[in-house]
Amino acid sequence: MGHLHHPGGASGWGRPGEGLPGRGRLPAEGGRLGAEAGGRRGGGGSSRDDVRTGLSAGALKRAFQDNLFYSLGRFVDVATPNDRYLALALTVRDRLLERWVRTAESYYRRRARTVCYLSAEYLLGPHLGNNLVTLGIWNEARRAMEELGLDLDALLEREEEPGLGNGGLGRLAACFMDSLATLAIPAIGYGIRYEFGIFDQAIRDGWQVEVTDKWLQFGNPWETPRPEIALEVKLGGRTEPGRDEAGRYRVRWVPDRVVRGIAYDTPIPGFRVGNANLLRLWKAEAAESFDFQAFNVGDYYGAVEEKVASETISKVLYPNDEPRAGRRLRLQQQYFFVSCALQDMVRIHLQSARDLTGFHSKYAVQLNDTHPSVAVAELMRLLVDEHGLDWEPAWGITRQTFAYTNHTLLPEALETWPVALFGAVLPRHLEIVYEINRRFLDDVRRVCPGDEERARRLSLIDERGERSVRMAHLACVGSHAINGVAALHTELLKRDVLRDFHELWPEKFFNVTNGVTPRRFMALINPGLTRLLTEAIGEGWVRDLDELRRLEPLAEDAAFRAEWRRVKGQNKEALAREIERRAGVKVDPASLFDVQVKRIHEYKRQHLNVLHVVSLYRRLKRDPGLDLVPRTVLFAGKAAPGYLLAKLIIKLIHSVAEVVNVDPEVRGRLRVAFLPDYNVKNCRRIFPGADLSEQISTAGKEASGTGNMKFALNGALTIGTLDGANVEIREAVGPENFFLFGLTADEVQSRLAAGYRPRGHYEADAELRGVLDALVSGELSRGDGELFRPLVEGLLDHDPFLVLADYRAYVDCQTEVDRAWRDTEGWTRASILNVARMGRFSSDRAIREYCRDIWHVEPLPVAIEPARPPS
Ligand code: NBG
Repeated sequence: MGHLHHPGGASGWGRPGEGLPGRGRLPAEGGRLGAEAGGRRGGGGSSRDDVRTGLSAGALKRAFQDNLFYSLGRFVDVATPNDRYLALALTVRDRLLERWVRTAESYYRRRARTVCYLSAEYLLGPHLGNNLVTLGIWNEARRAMEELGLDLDALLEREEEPGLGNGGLGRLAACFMDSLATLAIPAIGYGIRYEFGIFDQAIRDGWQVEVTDKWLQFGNPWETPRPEIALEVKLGGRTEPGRDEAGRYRVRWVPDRVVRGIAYDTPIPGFRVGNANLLRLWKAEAAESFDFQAFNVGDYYGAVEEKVASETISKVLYPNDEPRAGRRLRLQQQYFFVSCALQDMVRIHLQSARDLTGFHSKYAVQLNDTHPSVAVAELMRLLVDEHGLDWEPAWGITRQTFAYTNHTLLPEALETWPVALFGAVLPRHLEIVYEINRRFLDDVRRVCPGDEERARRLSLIDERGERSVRMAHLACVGSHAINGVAALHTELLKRDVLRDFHELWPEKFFNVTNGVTPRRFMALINPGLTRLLTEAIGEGWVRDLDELRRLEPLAEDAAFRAEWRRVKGQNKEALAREIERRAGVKVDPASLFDVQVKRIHEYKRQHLNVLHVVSLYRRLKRDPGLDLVPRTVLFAGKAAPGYLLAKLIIKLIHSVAEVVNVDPEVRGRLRVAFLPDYNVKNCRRIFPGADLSEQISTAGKEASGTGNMKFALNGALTIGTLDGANVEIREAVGPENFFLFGLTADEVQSRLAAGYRPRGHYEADAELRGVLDALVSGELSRGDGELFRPLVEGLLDHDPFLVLADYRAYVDCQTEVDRAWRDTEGWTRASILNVARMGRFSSDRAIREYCRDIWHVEPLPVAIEPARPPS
C-alpha cells in the first residue's frame, strides 16, 4: 500500500514521526521543524484559518484562547480545569474537521464502496492524546500549553473516556476504526451512544463496587449531534397481511411504539493521512408524533412517560457475562441501532442511486458478533416491505451485504432470544426469520435428504425446551463470510460450534487473526520505547508494523540492550508510582512485574495466578532463605456485577495482598496489587511497565485475546497456554522466547470427556493441597474460613476450566520464568525479539485481510492539503 504514503515533510503535515510523544525529548530536536512547517501552512491565510487549522504552537495557543472565550464563554483567569480541557479538545477537533469534511465529500463524490462496521460496543478510550499523535502535533500542543502556564498531562488526565464497551470485543472495534482510517478505507462505524458506559469499578474492603459511568456529565467535545438525521424505529405491536396496488402480497407492521434515533457523529482520523472516517452512534428519543398524539388527547403525563421509556433504550451498556433472561431492553437496543444504521445506509445510497438493487455493491456490512445480527431480518424487511422488492432478489442482496465475525466459543455466550420475547418486540422480524428458516431448511433437506437431526441442529429456531431464535445461525445464514478471530479459534468454530455450517458452506469460512493499533498501544502510551525504536529504525513502524523486524540484529547489541532496559526501567518506575497512588501498595521497580489485566472470568483463570502467588508465599514462609526472584504480581479487571464467583476472585486477590504485603518475612520478595477500574485510560502505564504477561486461559476458551498483543508489543514476555492468538504469538516470536505450559485444547476436551476428577490433583500434589487448604483455613481471610469455600469447593468438585489440572505445569513454568529473569541479558534479548517479531499483530494487517478476503474494498486516499474553510 505504498501509494498511501504521503510525501513526508513536503506535505506540510510535518514529518511523519514528528509529534509522537517523546520525540520532542530527543537531544537534537525540539519539534521546531514541525512547528515551522505547521505555522507556515496554517498561518498562510487569514487569522481565521490560522485559529481553526494552524498547527504551530502559536496557532494552537491562539486557538485555545479563542475557544475558551467564544465556545465556552470563559477567560483564562476563571477557567476551571474542565474548561481548559474542553478548550484544548475543541482546538484539536477544529483541526480534524477539515479532514473529516473533505473525506466525506470525497467518498460521496467517488461513490466509494463503504465498509459499515456494526458493533454494539466501541471501547474508544480518551480521544485527545490519540488525536494529538494522529495529527502529529503533540509537541506543539505541549509547548502551546506551557506558554499558557498549563500542563498538557494534567489536561489529558481530565478526559472521561467513552467506555462504550465491555472488553476485547469493543476495543477491537475501536482499533479497527483507527486502522480503517489510517489505511484510507471508506468506512462508517455504527453503534449506540450509551448515556452510561461500562460501570466504573471502585474497591471497598477488597470487594468490587459498581459506580455509574457518567461520561457525558461534563460534555463531550468530540461529538457532533445531527438532530436532522433522525430515523424512526418501530417496536412491538402486530402485523397485517394484505395486497398492494399491484396485487402483490405485502405485510404491514403496526407497532405499538415508535422511537427515534438521533445521529451523534465523531471523527476518527487516520494516522498522518487526509482521511478521517465517521463513527455514528445513535441516541434514542421519543418520536414526536407520538408525543403530540398523547398530548392532543390530554394525556400529557402519559406522553412524558412515553418519552422516558423511549430514551431508556440508549441509556446503559449491558455488562457481559450476566444472565440474559428477560432482557427485553437489550433486544430493543440491538434492533434500535441496527435499524437506524440500515435506514441510514439506505438513505445515503438513495441520494445517488435510483433503487436498492445495488445496495450490496455500495456497502460491505460487518456484524461484530451476533449483537447486530437482527440486521439480516431488518434488511429483508426494508427491502421487501418498505421498498417493494421480491423475496428472492432481496435475499440475494442481503447475503452479499453481510459478513459475520464470531468472537466466542463459550456456549453460554452464544446469543439466543426466546421466541415469545422476540415476537413481542419484533413481530414482523419473527415472521421473516421463520420464512428465512423455512427456505433454508428446505435447502438443507435437499442437500442432506432424510437427515432430520442435521436440520434440527442447523435450524434458526432452537426447539429444545423454550423455543428460541439462534442469533449466530441467523448471522451465518444471512452472511457471505464467517470468520473467527485467531487461527485456533477459527479451527474450533469449524470443528465444533459451527460445524454443520462449515460442512454446508466451507467456502464461507475465513480466519482473520485480531490485531491492535500501534498508534494508541505503542506510540501514545509508550513514549520512551517509541523514541528508542524511532532512533533505531526510523518512524515507519507506526504505519507499517512489520518494520519492527529491523530491530532483530539489535538484540545482539549490548549497548542497545542496555538502552532497552533503561526505557523499561523508567516505565516500571512510572507504573510503580501508579500502583502506589491508586492501589496504595509500594512496590520495587527492580522486581519482576508479573501482570494479568483483563475482565475477571473463570476461563481466564485469574485464580490460577492467585494459586501460584500463594504457593510462592508458602515456599518463602517455609524456607526464608529461599532464593526466589523478587516479584510484583499485578492484577486489574472488572467483574460482571452479577457474576459472584468473579467478584469473589477479586476479593481473594485483595485478601492475599493484605497478608503478603505486610508480612516482614517476605518483604522485598513478593508483592501483590490490584489496580482498580481497568479501562483504556488506565492501561497506559500497565503495558509499558510489564515484564511478564499472563495469558493463562483454559486452552480452547479464549477466542483470541488482544491484551496478549499489547503486552508483547511493549516488550513483555508471555507466560501462556496454547489458546487463542497465543498460539500465533508464540510462533511469531519463537518458542524459545515464550513460556508455554498447560493442556492443549484437544487435551482439555478429552480430559473432560473422560470424566475429569479435579480432586485427584488435590490428593496427589502436596503443594496444591497446602494452597487450597490455606484458602479455607481463614489465614488469608482474617480468620473467616468460609469466605473462599465456594471457590475452593467449586475447584475440587467441578473445576470446569481445569485450574487444578494445569496447576503443576503452571507453577513449574513460573520457575522457568525465574531462571530466565536471572539472565538479564538473555531476558532483554528475548524482550527485543518479541517486539521485533510482533509486526503481524497490528490491526492494520487484520483490516487489510478483511478488505482483501471479505469486503473487497479498496483504499481511497484523501488529498492531504487542508481545505480552506469557506470564506
Ligand atoms: C472477545 C473474546 C476475546 C477476543 C475479543 C475480540 C467477546 C464476546 N469476545 O478473546 O473473548 O480477543 O472478543 O475478538 O467479548
